[in-house]
Amino acid sequence: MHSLRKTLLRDCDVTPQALWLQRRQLLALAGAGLGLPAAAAEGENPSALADIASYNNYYEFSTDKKAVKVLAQALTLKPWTVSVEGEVEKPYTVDADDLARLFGVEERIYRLRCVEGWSMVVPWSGFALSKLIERARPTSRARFVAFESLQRSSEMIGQRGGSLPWPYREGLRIDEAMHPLAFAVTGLYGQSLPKQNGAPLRLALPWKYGFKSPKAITRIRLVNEQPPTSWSQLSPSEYGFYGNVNPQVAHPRWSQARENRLGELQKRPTLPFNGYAESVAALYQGQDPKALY
Ligand SMILES: Nc1nc2c(c(=O)[nH]1)N[C@H]1C(S)=C(S)[C@@H](COP(=O)(O)O)O[C@H]1N2
Ligand SMILES: [Mo]
Repeated sequence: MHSLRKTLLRDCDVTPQALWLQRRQLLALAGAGLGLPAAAAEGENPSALADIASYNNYYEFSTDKKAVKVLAQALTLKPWTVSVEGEVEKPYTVDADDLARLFGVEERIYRLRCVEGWSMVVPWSGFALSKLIERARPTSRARFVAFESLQRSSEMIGQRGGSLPWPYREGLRIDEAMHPLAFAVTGLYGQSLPKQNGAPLRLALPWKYGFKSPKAITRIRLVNEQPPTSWSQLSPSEYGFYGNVNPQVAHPRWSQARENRLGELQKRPTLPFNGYAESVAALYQGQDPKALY
């Protein structure tokens, strides 16, 4: 017990990151484990909260990753509703404040790999995306899921320009969206999600490049045809519909063979499906990884 006391943090150190580390040490000591799925980035050190929350791609605010943190504070989070609609038996709308009560909260430590060649390890909290979708009872015609992020140029000043077609749209095949790794995120480091990371609701799809994980989601639509997405509309040759991490398929402007983990000096090799192949490769059996990459 003495060594435990020493490693625990004092009140004066309390930040979300410190609290999270402390809770994790207690859980490990209690032998409770973290209940993480096998494919979680267990054993890898989570990136610093300061890095995760200040180096952000969020074009609604700016294309300058370091400017987003400040600009995103202009976003009003209440009221916020998310609708689930389209090819479903029971369309519904939920207030973001009710998500935890309806779907619970668990933690997932996932690697995040941006198509630009940097990566980090993030302790997200939230719930399986499948729960949000199942509640609406998709019909047999539901083959894809289309996500729409908030459009509000009064607060999102990047939307006054044309860096991307607005609103930010993304999409998944339904089997991808229902996969147990597909995660609906409401928190970071055990606290509520910072605005710059996509509050109040974003996705984390750890086997795909980061652009496939929309922030500030307001509308989820089950559809029959593959939906258009903002990035592939902007530049179809650079951003495919699937966006699966693949070190062997180069982006036209960047090799994807290696990546720069935030806070590290040496690059590390990028793994197929970002290291989650064991869990997700079966989704793509027989599919050409270069088609829509
Ligand atoms: N709505 C919205 N979602 C978005 C983006 C964006 O510009 N707008 N950028 C994407 C990209 S390219 C990445 S790498 C991740 C970055 O997430 P992070 O800032 O939490 O690291 O968010 C993704 N989700
Ligand atoms: Mo990205």
